[in-house]
Amino acid sequence: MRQAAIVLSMAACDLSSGDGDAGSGDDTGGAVACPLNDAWEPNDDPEDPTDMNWDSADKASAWHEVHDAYLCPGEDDWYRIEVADLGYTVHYLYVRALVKDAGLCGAACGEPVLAAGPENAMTIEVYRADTHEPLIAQTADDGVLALAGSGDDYADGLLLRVHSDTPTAEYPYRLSISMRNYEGEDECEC
Ligand SMILES: [Ca+2]
Ligand SMILES: [Ca+2]
Repeated sequence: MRQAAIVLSMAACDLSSGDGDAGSGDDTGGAVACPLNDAWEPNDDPEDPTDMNWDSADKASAWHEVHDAYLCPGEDDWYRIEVADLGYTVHYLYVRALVKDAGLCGAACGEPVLAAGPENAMTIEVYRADTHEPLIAQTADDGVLALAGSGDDYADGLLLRVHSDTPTAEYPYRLSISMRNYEGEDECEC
């Protein structure tokens, strides 16, 4: 009787391990499929970011926008931008991110407003590209983020990380980055 029990338990073991290979093993082994992800992938790692170029740049300021980004559940989007070539004497960085169709200036300007909630939570972090030293970060759950930082830490290359603390959060987003060679006000003007 004891031998029969051992054989049975081994058979059950083989069965379950076979199921794991074919089913649940695949689910946990790789990235979750996300067909809507953006064309800037892969950029899940700070060592392999999406390189951004300034859309416009002059002696006073430079600007870049990503219109068509998408955050999939649980992923990171890393971006890198070079600053030194701008030749600025001072560096004032402004980063904006908008989830879905959220407007930067909100209802006061007649722009779409997202309901605050974990499904709209986003975090942006900015790092020095050379040392990976964290510089500024912000988290919001209403889909509107606006960060600013300044100083010599912003004079070379910068890394930006976009992610969500909500593991299931998934949405399109827009990102804009500007660097100014002066200290300026940043206000909503409808
Ligand atoms: Ca993405
Ligand atoms: Ca990514």
